[in-house]
Amino acid sequence: MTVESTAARTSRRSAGSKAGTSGTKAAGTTGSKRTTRTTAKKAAADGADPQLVQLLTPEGKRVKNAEYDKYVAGITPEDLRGLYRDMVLTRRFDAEATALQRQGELGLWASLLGQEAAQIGSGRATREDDYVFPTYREHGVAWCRGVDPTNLLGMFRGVNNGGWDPNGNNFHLYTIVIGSQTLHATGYAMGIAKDGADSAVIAYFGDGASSQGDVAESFTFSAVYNAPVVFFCQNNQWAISEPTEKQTRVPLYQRAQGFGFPGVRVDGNDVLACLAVTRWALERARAGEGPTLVEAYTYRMGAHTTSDDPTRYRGDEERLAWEAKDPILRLRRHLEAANHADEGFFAELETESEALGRRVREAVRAMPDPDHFAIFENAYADGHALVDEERAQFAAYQASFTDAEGV
Ligand SMILES: Cc1ncc(C[n+]2csc(CCOP(=O)(O)OP(=O)(O)O)c2C)c(N)n1
Ligand SMILES: [Mg+2]
Repeated sequence: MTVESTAARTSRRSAGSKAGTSGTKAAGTTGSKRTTRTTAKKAAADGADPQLVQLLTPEGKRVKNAEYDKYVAGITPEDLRGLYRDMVLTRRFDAEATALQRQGELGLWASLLGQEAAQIGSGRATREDDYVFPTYREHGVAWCRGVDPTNLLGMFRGVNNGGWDPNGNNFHLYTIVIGSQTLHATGYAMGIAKDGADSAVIAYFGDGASSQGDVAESFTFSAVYNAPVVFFCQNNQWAISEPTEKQTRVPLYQRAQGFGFPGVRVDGNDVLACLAVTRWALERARAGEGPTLVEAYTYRMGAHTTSDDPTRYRGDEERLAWEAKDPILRLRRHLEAANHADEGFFAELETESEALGRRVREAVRAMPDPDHFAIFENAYADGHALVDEERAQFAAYQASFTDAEGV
């Protein structure tokens, strides 16, 4: 996936400029197509795209928005500090998990670095009785739902198949099969609508997942059945090494129109805008107005997972441009400019972050190893001939080590 032909690169560039993925004004006004693509992406993320909902600029300046201001009208300085705390602690937890993988304590980790605002803003918009269907990267949403961060690590250490009770916090288990959770969410939403509940469902997925048939099917079903579901797409620009322009010729939020429900693009690095837009979409769902697609325009600042090396397929300049729009820095600038937080608040949070890091590290190291044969108990409720055969093969393999030791 990391090696592509010149023809593929050319076609990618022209697809990007034809689609005018986000800044049509920029298309055709510069000499090089490469510049056009970069400019178009940059324009969208900076808020130059009129379709992008933004309440906080990258400099932390609050900008008015006639449509969405009312969804955050009651927000207090304490609430803002709370959102900041959520993002800082989530990033600290995520950094600890990456370090744990590097030290051999986890098999794999999928970092959320850069996506904290999209996840905390949308996660804090959910109500306790709403139901959340995540992918494998929604550590910030899990935090908002009250799932203990240490529970997220068992699967990545390979000691369990999930790590938490989905119904404990209405937060489904992580789903690795790309896009499939949008169908689960749609079915669940159709069910709660039949029950007459006024709660809503939110399904998270990525820009890459938007190409999956499952996602298109869930759009069709949720629209036709008017299901109370919000499709929250974190467009972090990359699906492993594939850029978004290889997934679509139109901005992703516009896809919703063809299915008959609204789509909106929000600045995914602006926690306030993500909170406002998701509140709006969830309220629509609860009011019986059906599904909404929210495209949170953000950036995956790290590698796809700890098994990936992004330097093989993308340049530093892109990452540096997005670092300037860091979601945490943006809210910090706002808090400081508005005098909503003092040095004591930031220092205390730093201490809290370090304590969280330590707690996570200790909890992971203390996780008991599972019984090696437990894996065979979870495939079928009533057993299966193939599983029996595999169990026997595995037992023989294990026994072969004992023999070798005995020699
Ligand atoms: C059905 C399926 N196909 C392929 C994969 C391999 N895979 C894992 S992550 C990924 C990319 C997903 O990209 P995106 O939806 O943008 O989410 P992101 O990782 O960027 O958050 C792929 C292709 C998979 N897990 N499931
Ligand atoms: Mg992606």
